[in-house]
Amino acid sequence: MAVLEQLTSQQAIDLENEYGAHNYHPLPVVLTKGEGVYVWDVEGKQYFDFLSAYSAVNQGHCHPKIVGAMVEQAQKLTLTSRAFYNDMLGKYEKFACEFFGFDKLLPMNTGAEAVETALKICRKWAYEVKGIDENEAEIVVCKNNFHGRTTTIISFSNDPVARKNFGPYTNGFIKIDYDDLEALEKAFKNNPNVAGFLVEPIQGEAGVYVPTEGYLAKAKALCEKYNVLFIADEVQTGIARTGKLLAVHHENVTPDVLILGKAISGGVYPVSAVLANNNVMNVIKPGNHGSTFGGNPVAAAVAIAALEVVKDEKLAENAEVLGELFRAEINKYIKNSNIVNLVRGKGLLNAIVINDDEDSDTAWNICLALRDNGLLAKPTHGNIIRFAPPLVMNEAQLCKCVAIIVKTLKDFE
Ligand code: IF1
Repeated sequence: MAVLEQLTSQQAIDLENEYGAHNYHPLPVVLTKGEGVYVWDVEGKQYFDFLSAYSAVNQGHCHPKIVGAMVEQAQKLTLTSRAFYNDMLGKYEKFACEFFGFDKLLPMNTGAEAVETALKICRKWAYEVKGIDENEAEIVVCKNNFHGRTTTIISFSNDPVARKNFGPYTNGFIKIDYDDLEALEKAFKNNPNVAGFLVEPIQGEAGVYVPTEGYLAKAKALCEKYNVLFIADEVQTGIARTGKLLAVHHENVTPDVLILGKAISGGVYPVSAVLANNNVMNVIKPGNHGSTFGGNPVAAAVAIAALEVVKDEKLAENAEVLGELFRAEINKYIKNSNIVNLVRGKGLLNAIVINDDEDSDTAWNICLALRDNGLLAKPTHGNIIRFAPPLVMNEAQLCKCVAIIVKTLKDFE
């Protein structure tokens, strides 16, 4: 078989099964093309994409402006490393700092790398600014978190599948319940060495858990009271996904450290970033941290274009309006449903909870049926199905998707 010849779906699946590590269990569909809210499989069938590569394709698949920026830069200069300057990084750093309202940006590539970077900055700030004894810093995290797959990050995960047999684990983390301010203040009061609080403004992988109104603002106030850095992981909730540029903006919270990834590049290229003001970011000195590809010219060009699309096409406003419509329509169906308990979310980050136990395969079977009906989604944990279409979707397309979802769910009633 010539390496680039067109494959059938089964051939593509067989190749991955034979030659690829089995670190995923994908829905059986083989995609070959994406445009806006649509993707196509190798047999030519069109689908609505209701996952958006876990909120990385907020601007829609293959957005011409973002792809154009990538192609133009890729034909000029792709990578210098940070051993030398280049004419794109400073422009991107300035653009992004003004876009999000911070003094400085540290460029990385993946979300997990950005989370690791934020943890390192927090610890260095603890020792050099807060005055915590070296190697004693603690960072508070929430149970059922998802922040990536590195050894340190899974050290503070409580997902056994993500964590088991990857020890020994990294110390220095205190786990508390999500959306529990008492537990947060208790952790700060009882541990003088707490340096940071790392939190997802909405817990995505856990099942799109939206915290109580006011949780983020009160958590930030507690961080100020106890001189702890509020570190917002907006890798999944950021870039307009929840109806605001950042999910913390729903409560007018400015984090001390902001972590971005995924849709900062529109899903066109791996780009992530950590933003902070000088009082925090200036703990980082030459040689402390880095990455071969971090801040490369293509990443810089792509991220500028991807963020301009967010603003020019008013994606946050669209996500807000269509999210309300989506939850209203699904709630109409839920009134008479005996298999869906609830729908929850903010903007166009939503999930439905199937009335079945965690390890049932109902949610999986529903996603297979959704695929047959022309819409792609995937369960998060067991009985929860996340719905996250590209934010460029229009009302007519959303209504078509709601019709597909309701029709499919009714077949399981
Ligand atoms: C997988 C979901 C999982 C993230 C938050 C950091 C990262 C992620 C809030 C790391 C990444 C991805 C990873 C991917 C599936 C997806 C995911 F929540 F989005 F659905 F796993 F939980 N912070 N989330 O959501 O970013 O290193 O991946 O660029 O690993 O299976 P990354």
